[in-house]
Amino acid sequence: MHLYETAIFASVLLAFSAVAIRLYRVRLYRDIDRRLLAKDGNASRSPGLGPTDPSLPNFENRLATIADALPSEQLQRIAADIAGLSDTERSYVPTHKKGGTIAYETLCQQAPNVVGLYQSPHFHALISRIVGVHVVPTPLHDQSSCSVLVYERPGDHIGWHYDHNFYKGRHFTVLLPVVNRDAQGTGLSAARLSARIRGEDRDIPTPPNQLIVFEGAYVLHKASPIAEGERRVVLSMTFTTDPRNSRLQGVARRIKDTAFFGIRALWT
Ligand SMILES: O=C(O)CCC(=O)C(=O)O
Ligand SMILES: [Fe+2]
Repeated sequence: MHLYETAIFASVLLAFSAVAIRLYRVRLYRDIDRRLLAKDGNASRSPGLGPTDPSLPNFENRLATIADALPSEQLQRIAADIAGLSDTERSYVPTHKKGGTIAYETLCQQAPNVVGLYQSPHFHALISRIVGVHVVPTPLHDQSSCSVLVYERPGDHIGWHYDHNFYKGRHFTVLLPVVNRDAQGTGLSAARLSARIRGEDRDIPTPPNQLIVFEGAYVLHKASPIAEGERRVVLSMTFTTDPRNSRLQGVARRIKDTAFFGIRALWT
């Protein structure tokens, strides 16, 4: 075969592989969607915004926390789901992030209690009441919609950053630490979540079951490194007031996802 023919053959093969991968993913998302809807027929319907509950934390600074947010049995079920997963993708973005991540797609297939929380209309209603606007989950193909961050090796951390908003609506990040322990297993890890509020750095406690809700596109934040023998596992979820996005936002989202979830994110 001549060089010219080889090049054409390789290009055709590449094009076919890209189409096959794309079709596989479309089918995968459709199956996951169907399974979620079968489990909870109301999952896509979020209830309206009720009156502000005075017991809810103030969201004036675009950040609020709730201690002991979930019933302990629910947190235990979520922790058990996550403990059973081995599909952690390690990412290392020099100086920015070092740690493991479990993608939404893996959670959909293997962590029903985690996805159940993210898809729960009651949970959407709670987040909506905290932030004061009606929110819905971000789309299924977005690998960061609901992911688990695993800080498990010494030095695992995430540097100062804003959470990029790839949607037309406002974008909120909700963190639920599931595990946070030191080497002895008696206290919390050395990691500290810091947020810059009105120009001042604040420590946000992240013990297990503390719900942290913030508008990450406006609140600069970071999580400092864990030490030897420590473990910190955080469920990270995103919500938006409008899940539509422009073509440019879609491309930007895919490129960002490849840094954390590998090259396959380009086909999401
Ligand atoms: O691990 C943390 O506390 C921070 C995670 C974070 O910044 C995020 O999920 O956007
Ligand atoms: Fe973040």
